[in-house]
Amino acid sequence: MQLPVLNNTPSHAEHEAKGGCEASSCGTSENQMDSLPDSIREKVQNHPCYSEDAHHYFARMHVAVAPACNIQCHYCNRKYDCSNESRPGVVSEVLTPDQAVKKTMAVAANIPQMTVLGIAGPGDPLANPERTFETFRRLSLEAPDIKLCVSTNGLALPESVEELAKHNIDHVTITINCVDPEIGAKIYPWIFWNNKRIKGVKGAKILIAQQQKGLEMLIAKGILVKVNSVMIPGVNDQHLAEVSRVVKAKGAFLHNVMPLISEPEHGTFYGVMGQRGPTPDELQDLQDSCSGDMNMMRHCRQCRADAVGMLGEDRGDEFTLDKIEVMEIDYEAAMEKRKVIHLAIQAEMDSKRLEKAEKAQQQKQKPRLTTRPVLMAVATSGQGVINLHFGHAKEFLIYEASPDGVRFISHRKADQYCAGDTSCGDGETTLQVTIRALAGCEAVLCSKVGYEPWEMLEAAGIAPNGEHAMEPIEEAVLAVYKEMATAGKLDAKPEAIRANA
Ligand code: CLF
Ligand code: SF4
Repeated sequence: MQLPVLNNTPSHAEHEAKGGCEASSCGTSENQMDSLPDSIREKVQNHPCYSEDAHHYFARMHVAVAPACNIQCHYCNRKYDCSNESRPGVVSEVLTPDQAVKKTMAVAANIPQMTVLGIAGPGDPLANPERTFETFRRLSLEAPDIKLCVSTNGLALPESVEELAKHNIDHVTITINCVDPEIGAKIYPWIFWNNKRIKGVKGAKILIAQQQKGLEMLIAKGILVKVNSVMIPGVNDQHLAEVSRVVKAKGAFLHNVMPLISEPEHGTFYGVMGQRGPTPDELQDLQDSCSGDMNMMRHCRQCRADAVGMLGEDRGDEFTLDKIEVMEIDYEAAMEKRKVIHLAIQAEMDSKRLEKAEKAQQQKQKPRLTTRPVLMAVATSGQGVINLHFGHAKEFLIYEASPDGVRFISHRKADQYCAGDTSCGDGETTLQVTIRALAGCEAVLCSKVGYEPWEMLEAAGIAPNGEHAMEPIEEAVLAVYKEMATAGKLDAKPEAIRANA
């Protein structure tokens, strides 16, 4: 069966570009997937956040029903989205539960690949329990084929666990930035607890205790827990490996270390105070050091609290309240169609997984290369293949090829070179900004690339490559790596790349 083409429409005008990434250890990798018990595999195999593989095929959506919050984070300014699960960006519309249900049904009918409905802000979902649980209650009845997911700071988690379990919520994300209250006091100026504002170390201590208790209670209920942490250089960067160790020991399934977003224009405390976020290398080093302890997620896109579509895209504009109002939805028919499409996607994923395992096995029998690792950027609009023009890419997936194989490392945001905006201020063109975002990469794989970017990429030491259009990403990356090895390009790192990185 022909799978539907995923629509990577331009994101919302307010969508701001931020970095991110993923590897074969990102989310649940294929080998790990094979070793999971059936009950857990069923929960993660079509969840785009919990399975790196699934994020090439399945979409998620958020409904912004939760405006209030019960804590203050130094990286948040609540005129923006919740940074628990998103990058700062204005939520277009705060919804009532009724509007949220209508929007979810409309999206599910029009984007059959949407498998997960999350509530992730713009405040804290569990600080808005009536609105959050009313939405979940209705969706579990009216759209039972959609997985329900929630993201919280954890302060109100212990008292919410029963209710979460009641609505079949299988996936909960807790943002845990520290397990040490001294560090917590540098991140959280206050919490609102028992009708009082509690500041500093005392407040952080309560928050940490509630997060840990909530985590233990969820695990005891058999609910999958992902832990998100915001990496804040000089504040908790040295501490997050310990966080990873602690949450893994308690049974968390996945750890997602995300870079701090602190642009001054967002008006957050950190932004105004000049607290910087991590560089891509710092983030990758930390993710690699935590990965010895547990599964790491590297494909997080720090979504808006009202994001709709594949990770990295935002189709929210297609589903505004006025547009939904006039849509005619036959949800029963849509459910049937969704079922067929999900089965087809699943079959395609399974066959690719088998094929990949066979190739990996064959690869093991060949003499091992002794060449150095190389980073490559890939332009894709989904389905795990190279299918995007360089100039149409709004983000590039970054892969590392090495004698150990190919692994997903991260994604990097880019402005669309072909979108017509050729100047980004500061005298830099969009193309120059994109090429700067690809620093450290030695090749870019896309379906096509124009003459001008071709020349500029080459000048920056990044080899443009349009020869692997429609090929599976990892195979293409490996093929290019081997070509580089055969051409003797992997003996020493080229000067242009060294300078660029
Ligand atoms: Fe949303 Fe979060 Fe559920 Fe995913 S997002 S509530 S687990 S359905 Fe996913 Fe977005 Fe990263 Fe969150 S990419 S910000 S991890
Ligand atoms: Fe903002 Fe979320 Fe922190 Fe609340 S928990 S202050 S909404 S980032």
